[in-house]
Amino acid sequence: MTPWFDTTKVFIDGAWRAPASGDTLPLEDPSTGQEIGRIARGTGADIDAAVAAAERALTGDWGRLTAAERGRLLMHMGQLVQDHADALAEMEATDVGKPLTQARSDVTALARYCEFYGGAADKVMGETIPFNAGFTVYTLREPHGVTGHIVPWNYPMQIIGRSIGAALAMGNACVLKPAEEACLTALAIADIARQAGLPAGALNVVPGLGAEAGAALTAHKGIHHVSFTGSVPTGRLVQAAAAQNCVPVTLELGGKSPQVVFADADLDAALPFLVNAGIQNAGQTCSAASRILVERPIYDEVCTRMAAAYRALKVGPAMEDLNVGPLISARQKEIVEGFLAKAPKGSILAEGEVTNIASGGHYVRPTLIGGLTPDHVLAQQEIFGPVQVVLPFEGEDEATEIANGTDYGLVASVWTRDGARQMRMARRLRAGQVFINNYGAAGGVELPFGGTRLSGHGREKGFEALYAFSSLKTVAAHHG
Ligand code: TXE
Repeated sequence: MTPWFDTTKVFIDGAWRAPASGDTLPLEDPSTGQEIGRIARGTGADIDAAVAAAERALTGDWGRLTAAERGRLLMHMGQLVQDHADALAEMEATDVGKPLTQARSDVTALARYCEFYGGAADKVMGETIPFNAGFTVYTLREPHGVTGHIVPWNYPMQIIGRSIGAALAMGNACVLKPAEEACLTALAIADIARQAGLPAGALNVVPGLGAEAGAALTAHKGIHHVSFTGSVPTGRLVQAAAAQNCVPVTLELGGKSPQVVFADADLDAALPFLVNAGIQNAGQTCSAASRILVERPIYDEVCTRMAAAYRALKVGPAMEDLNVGPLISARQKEIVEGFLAKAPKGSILAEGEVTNIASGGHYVRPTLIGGLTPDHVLAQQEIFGPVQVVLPFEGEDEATEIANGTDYGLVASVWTRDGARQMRMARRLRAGQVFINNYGAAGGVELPFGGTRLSGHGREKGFEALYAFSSLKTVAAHHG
């Protein structure tokens, strides 16, 4: 896996340059724990340069484009993403430790974001508003200006796609700070934007540490909107920094999402969704279904069938493309193992098999846990590893109480053949997305996505994101 660009550079003002610090950070392959390259250590000085370039773009070539022209550029980027599909998938698999097939579907999602937002760019319209005699009043949707994007390491391509796709469609100029653990595809996207002919400064990418480049970006006075996906503690810091500049923030902070399975559910259909939504990307997914709530009459059967599925799971290096890859880092492995150490004796129903691993890789066994009370720490906190908890319930009221009984509210699903119950539960479950008889793991670029409470606020994806990345202007013309 050799990227076609220089990974030690930052991308500012349409060109690659050395970071101001002249310094680099290690690039690690989580499948082996080995250093496989270096990436730029961007700092505040690079963020200053990127924001200045973005500001110039707004009044320069980028700002002068029509919505249709912006859309065409995004669609061209989507085509180039497809042209580079193999390289992008291999890069993401190596950098994140994600099995190759899963990395390939992230490439498809990135291309689809470019296509969706490219197609939507010239379809965002204002309104005319009936008002007093002698007035014509209408609204315009305008870009915020310079938007800051802070992205984590678990789904770089997908999260960058949804974030800069919508922001660029609306005419903002973006400064992107990818995660220090996995930023190769962020740099690849910068180069794809260059190849597509995106005007200089419309997209700037500055890798670096969260406390340096990230903090400098969120506190920058030249940033007019911040979108952040990551942990709750960092989300709080980001919101506090943005508050100093009174700019809007979109926060997507993960969750403890439940799938609720009633006794009348089609279990054959449900089972793959129950398991996959917990182990996809080694459970390092904001919308991972980490709690499986099962109605008492079928609790034992679901536990038995999920346990059999877990015992068949194979864990190994990303490029071997098994069911589960390594975790992103030694630190993440330590976090997950710390949680697993809290599992009471006898509560582990089944584990997957770790095969053929290099000694330094960050592997943990996928683990299915039962017999806990809903208030147990493993049933309450986001673990961010391949760990699921199965909890029994009796009836809709208790299902709702347990499902809504954490501090989060991102995604939920309900499995039942009863149509009225589907509608009732969809209303009662506290989440930004509810799936009925499926679990999308946040899939679908068209579907608005985001959370409530500790899962964050604001919506990404779909048309909603275009509203989030724009500012509404009301024009009231008095003509008598
Ligand atoms: O997250 P951080 P980490 C959760 C998951 C995981 C935990 C820690 O539970 O175990 O968070 O992961 C940048 N100002 N999620 O430490 O710190 C950082 O460089 C501005 C859930 O990786 O939130 C990276 O680009 N930015 C989540 C991004 O924030 C800062 C996905 C995320 O890092 C910063 C990832 C600062 N002060 C982790 N400090 C999800 N919602 O899916 C760091 N960053």
